[in-house]
Amino acid sequence: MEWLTTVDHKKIAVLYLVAGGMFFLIGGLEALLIRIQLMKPEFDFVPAHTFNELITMHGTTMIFLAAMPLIFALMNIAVPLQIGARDVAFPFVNALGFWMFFFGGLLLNLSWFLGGAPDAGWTAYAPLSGPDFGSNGVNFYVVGLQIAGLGTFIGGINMLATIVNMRAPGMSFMRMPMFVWTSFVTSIIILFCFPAITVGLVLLMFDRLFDANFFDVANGGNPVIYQHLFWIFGHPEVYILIIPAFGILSEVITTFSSKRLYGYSSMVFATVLIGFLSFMVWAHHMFTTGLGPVANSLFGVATMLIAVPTGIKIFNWIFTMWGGHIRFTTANLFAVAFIPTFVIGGVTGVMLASPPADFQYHDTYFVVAHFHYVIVGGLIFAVFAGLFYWWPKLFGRMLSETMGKWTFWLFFTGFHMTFFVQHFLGLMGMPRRVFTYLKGQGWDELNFISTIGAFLMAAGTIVFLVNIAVTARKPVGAPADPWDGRTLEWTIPSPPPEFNYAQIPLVRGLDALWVEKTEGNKEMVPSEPLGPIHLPSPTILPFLMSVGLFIAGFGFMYAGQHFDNGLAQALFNNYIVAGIGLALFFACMFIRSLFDDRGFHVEPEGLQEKGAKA
Ligand code: HEM
Ligand SMILES: [Cu+2]
Repeated sequence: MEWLTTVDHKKIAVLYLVAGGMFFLIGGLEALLIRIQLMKPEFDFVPAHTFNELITMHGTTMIFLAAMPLIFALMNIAVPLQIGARDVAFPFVNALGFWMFFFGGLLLNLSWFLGGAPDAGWTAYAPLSGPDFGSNGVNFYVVGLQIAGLGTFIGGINMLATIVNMRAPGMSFMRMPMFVWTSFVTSIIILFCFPAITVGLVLLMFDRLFDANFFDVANGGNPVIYQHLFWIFGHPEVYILIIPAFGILSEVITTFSSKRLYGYSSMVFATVLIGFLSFMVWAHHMFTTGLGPVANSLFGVATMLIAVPTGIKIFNWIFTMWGGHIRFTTANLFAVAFIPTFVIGGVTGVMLASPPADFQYHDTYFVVAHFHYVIVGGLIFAVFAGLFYWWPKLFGRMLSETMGKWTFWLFFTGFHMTFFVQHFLGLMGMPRRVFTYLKGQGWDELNFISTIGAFLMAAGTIVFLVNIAVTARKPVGAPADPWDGRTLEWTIPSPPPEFNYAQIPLVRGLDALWVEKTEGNKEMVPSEPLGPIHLPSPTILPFLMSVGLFIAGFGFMYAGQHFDNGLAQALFNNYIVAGIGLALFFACMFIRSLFDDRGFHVEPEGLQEKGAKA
């Protein structure tokens, strides 16, 4: 119950971690099934139709239900702590964002048990996803992603408000830790790009559930519009994922090099520039749809431009390590391995940005190799780095470094085995999204190697799970500052008290804790006297609101269905179920606006001994 009603950012971080981790395992299982099917030519491990469901659900799950929530988990752990705040700006909205994501993802995954998963690819291009071709599963895609997407959207707005408003005195924008900066830029991208996919999904929903014709050529619709809407969202989306990864990397590399970040202000501007450019390049996903040479050239050049700020970042990380006192902890191993891996993904990205070359690579395994180098080799490596880095802060227990190194080497080796060879498979012409292939085309060995690599990654993940289980049994006893850190989160106990900071600290420079350390101070100077701390009360409303949307989703999806049971028929076909769900949702909203939450106060008695100064 405590977990269903919490509004504490640290607990919500744990919820995101558990739910995102669970979906990561489901997506990973789907990936293993895909790879087993492709292990040898003309294999019949899964039928063709199931294969389509698997690639659709793997891509969708990994992007929307694993990668995004894991990023949100890390933002929820670190952002309020790093800016010296007691929580996010709107704790209620934070909880609501989580529960909407969770119930949207649940709805999507229930499709496996309710007549089959979506099968139109993770991009759900119309008309393949439209009423004529898409299976019933596509309804789960359009409805589930709308609910989950709304959750992410309000989560992003909340982060934005938090970073703008809740910074400790003295923390100007140019003194914010890089991870806070990247969370800030990511939240802005979420703000601008989620509406695009929501519009795309709503139009698709109208086509499917209410007989509209937005993407139906026979009735004057245009499916290319769907592609534009999808990629206006979809391209910035990959930057939503990779920009926070850049931030994690900057934190981890500076801490474990015992140096300040090289070129901080150029890092900030590069981040902002990448965020801006991410909106200018979406049509590089559509070179082959016939936009014409002018559009293709412009989008090609714009895409290549992103390499400039990215290069600035890569060099800054290398210069940060240069001459530093480097400690290769597990977190830092993942961070350092990110650099060359991400560079490979970036180079293939520039190759793909050239329209004539893309005509060759398009829809081959070259593309699959490229985006996995960026997303797994970039984002997932960074998530591992971030988890090993912040785990002691969140749970008060250190993960085992020995097992951590096993995880790293298994995952790292497996990753390159899986995806490096796919570049060559693509160049040799193996198409993406085929469920099998004929032998004798030179693809057999490379596919086999790729499958073995996938199992190594799975083994690395299992070692990580064992590590978590073993660590959970250890007593809580991690020091406040286990890594000799530079930023504010390391000034408070691990795990932090409910209110994070007994007294909000005064920030006197970039790397606020490091500034104090170099001046010989053991702790931060407080910016306020010790007094009672006001916190919001826990509430079940965000959970119930999300349940309401979940019920409404089913109501709409099944409104046109025929049921044998007369009662079910009456309830669904007259939109009664949909109405009940929406009524629950709005009733909770109404209650929330009617009754003031007075919250409660924590008396910081006894904090004096714990180091707080009056
Ligand atoms: C968080 C990590 C991952 C993300 C975000 C991710 C994302 C994606 C996406 C978006 C697709 C495209 C699906 C499509 O073509 O419709 C895909 C396909 C695929 N992924 Fe992943 N993936 C991840 C991890 C993995 C792992 C660990 C493996 C290896 C075991 C893997 C293997 C595959 C395969 C084999 C395909 C199918 C390619 C095709 O035939 O189209 N992925 N992935
Ligand atoms: Cu793109």
